[in-house]
Amino acid sequence: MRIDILTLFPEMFQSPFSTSILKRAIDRGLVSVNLHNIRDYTHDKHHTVDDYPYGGGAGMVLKPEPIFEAVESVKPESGEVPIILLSPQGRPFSQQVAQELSKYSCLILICGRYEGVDERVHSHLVTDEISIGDYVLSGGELAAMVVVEAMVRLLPGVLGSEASPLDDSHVAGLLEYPQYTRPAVFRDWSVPEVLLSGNHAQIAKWRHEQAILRTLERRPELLDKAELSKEERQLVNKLK
Ligand code: JD8
Repeated sequence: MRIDILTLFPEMFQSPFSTSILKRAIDRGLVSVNLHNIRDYTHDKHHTVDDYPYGGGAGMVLKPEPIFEAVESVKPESGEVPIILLSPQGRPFSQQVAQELSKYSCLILICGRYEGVDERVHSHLVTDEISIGDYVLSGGELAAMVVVEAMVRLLPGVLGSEASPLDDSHVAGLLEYPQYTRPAVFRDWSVPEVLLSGNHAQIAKWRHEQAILRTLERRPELLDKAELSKEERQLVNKLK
């Protein structure tokens, strides 16, 4: 998968992209991430990327020309290439959206700043608009990193053989069960007996019940969508 990211702050991506799973995926050639500074696509002496909003108001708006030129210069000649703008007005990002995007061989992500980008970028350039949640960020960069990380771990070969992205909680539609490691007793707090029992069927059953219980307590709305068996539904209704 090839990902092109257009931003005014390419330095922001250094640390997350040179660490852990993402770094390994890049090093192994499973994904290439190409950062492009929008400022490099200006032609005036001052490399102007923003301007005052028509109609007045606070702050600055990103001009359309450098963004159009940047996209046109990085976009491959053929193939379906989503041009995605990170924006508070986008469709909500989710595990399902990450799965959908991970199927493309090429993607372009555009990160805005200031008061946002000229509306003609939204209406005549972008093919998809994504928001990572209902809170205010200062620009699209952190959102782009979230989208890239969630997508890349779904690519074949990125996770080791032990971990499967299909086991992840939001794929199953439930929250994760509690995890413990050594010591078996820490400050008087013991690890649940069943986990020390060596009975793998019992452990699997306990973990699954814990996942359902937690989801019911913390994110009950997830249970409406979760794919549960008849027995699991009965357990949920009993606990309710
Ligand atoms: C892109 C500029 C800041 C947006 C004034 C301060 C995504 N989930 C999300 N929250 N916020 C963003 C986001 C914020 C952005 C830009 C994404 C570009 N800003 C502006 C308009 C109002 N603020 C986001 N994805």
